[in-house]
Amino acid sequence: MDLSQYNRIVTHDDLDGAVSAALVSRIAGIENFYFTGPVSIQDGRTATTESDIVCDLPCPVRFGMWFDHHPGNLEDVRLRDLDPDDLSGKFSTEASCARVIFDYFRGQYDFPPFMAETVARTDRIDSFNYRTMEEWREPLPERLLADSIFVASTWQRGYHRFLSHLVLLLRNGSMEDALDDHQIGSAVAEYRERERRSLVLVEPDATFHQDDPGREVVVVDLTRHNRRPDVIRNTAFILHPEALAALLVTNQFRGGRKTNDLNFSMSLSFLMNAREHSKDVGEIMRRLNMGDGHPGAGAGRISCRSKEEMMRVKDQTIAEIIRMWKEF
Ligand SMILES: [Mn+2]
Repeated sequence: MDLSQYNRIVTHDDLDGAVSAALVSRIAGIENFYFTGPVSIQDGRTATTESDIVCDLPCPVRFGMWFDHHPGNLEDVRLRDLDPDDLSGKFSTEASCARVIFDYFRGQYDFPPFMAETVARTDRIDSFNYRTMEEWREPLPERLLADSIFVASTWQRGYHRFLSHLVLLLRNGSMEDALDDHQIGSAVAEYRERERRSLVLVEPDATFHQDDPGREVVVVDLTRHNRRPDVIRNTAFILHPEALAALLVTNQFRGGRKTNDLNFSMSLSFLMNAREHSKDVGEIMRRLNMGDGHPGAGAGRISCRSKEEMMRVKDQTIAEIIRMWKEF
């Protein structure tokens, strides 16, 4: 297959996106990567052309090849009156986009032996296939690499350079080899340290609402802090592994100063992947007219004029979120 007309890989800025880019880079010899999220493609903020190979993202208007596994993105393609089978590339509802690419090229290209393992690990993490907190916290290579990406995504600069570096490591060696790299290793260490500090911060402020006797939604109210608390939301589930969702409430900080504006961010526990449910966190944020999101996670903001109003609005909003949670 001649792939010489393509010169850039546009991919999702998560581990599946990085592994997808590593596979394509290996086959097409492309080392020009662009990392982005699905919303940026949908909004048309990421400009693409017919010389791009697009992975693990919605199908843009202009592209050279498109590889993906998200059913919602296939729906969008059909709504545009396109036949997915006619498109250059491949869509299949596999556990990861890396799997789609691996299967697509396997007959024509000899991947090195470590690639099968890399793709299997990517399947597991991208489908969030964990049933217990112990499984989730097990320090497997894919888990540590995902943590390193998370921490790099919070850096002021160097995130894209970090991802490009990771893609080349994953193209040339196993996930274990990538973890031996100094840059990746220090990002993993940074994640561990931030998780440890986050646990200390979350612990005293994690509670359950009086209208939630089943202790389904762990509420972490960090509004008493006068400096911006650096918290990783998922640490709430380490402290309360039975909780089905976590709701984080913080003040908005501007220029390092605390304001009376409230930020709400909520996510489902991975335990919810394993069960049938109709909970939709994004819908809660939309119905309360404070923000947006998808079923698994959402966020919103409410402006308040005074501290008194902020305290009142906070209590009301938490109570409403709990009430809506039970309605779904
Ligand atoms: Mn994916």
